[in-house]
Amino acid sequence: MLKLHVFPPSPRALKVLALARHLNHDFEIVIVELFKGEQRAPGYAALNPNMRMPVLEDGDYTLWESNAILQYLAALKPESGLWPSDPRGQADVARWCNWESAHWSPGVTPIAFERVVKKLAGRGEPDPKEVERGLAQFHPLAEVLNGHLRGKRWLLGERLSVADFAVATGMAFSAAAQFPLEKYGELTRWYDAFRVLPGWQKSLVPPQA
Ligand SMILES: N[C@@H](CCC(=O)N[C@@H](CS)C(=O)NCC(=O)O)C(=O)O
Repeated sequence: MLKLHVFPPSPRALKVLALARHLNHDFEIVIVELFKGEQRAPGYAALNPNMRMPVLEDGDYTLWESNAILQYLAALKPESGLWPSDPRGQADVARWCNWESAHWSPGVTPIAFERVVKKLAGRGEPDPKEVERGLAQFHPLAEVLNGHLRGKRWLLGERLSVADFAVATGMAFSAAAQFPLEKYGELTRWYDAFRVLPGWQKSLVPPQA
């Protein structure tokens, strides 16, 4: 059986748990308590030398990097179509997964960290300068996503894919962190359609929404 090592309140846990559930995978959850430093325990570091979560184990195969885990989970269920079989579909998924990990995730993290994570981790009040920096990063990225989604149901058009699970992760704290979404109607429409998927709903840990 697949094993997912996760810290459920983290958005990177959310994306892999939600996809595993969406695809009806049989899997076991192993909790990694990040606030207690369990990611640095020798047993865990042997699975992921980066000492970060999530990690997937499938028999003798171990995989880290959340977006690689998404691709693997979907590739195990080719009939789902979430990991496309055509070169352009695969490249589009890779494009959005790379964009998520290089730009979108670091772009939304400061606002989410200051306004949500600090409170959860007992690390004090939001620093207004960091929030300001986060907002400056957020707007150009939200413009890109909003513009791309115009006229499209999902990131790849009519077909839901792994890319939606990767990029939606950045929106999990959008309400709690008060992302300024007023100008981004397409982005809001897309996330509102995505977030009601049962696998996503089941994996949300408040204040994710
Ligand atoms: N690029 C990695 C990033 C993994 C990552 O940074 N995970 C965070 C939680 S969201 C973590 O484990 N942090 C623990 C630490 O920094 O000690 C992925 O997408 O899996």
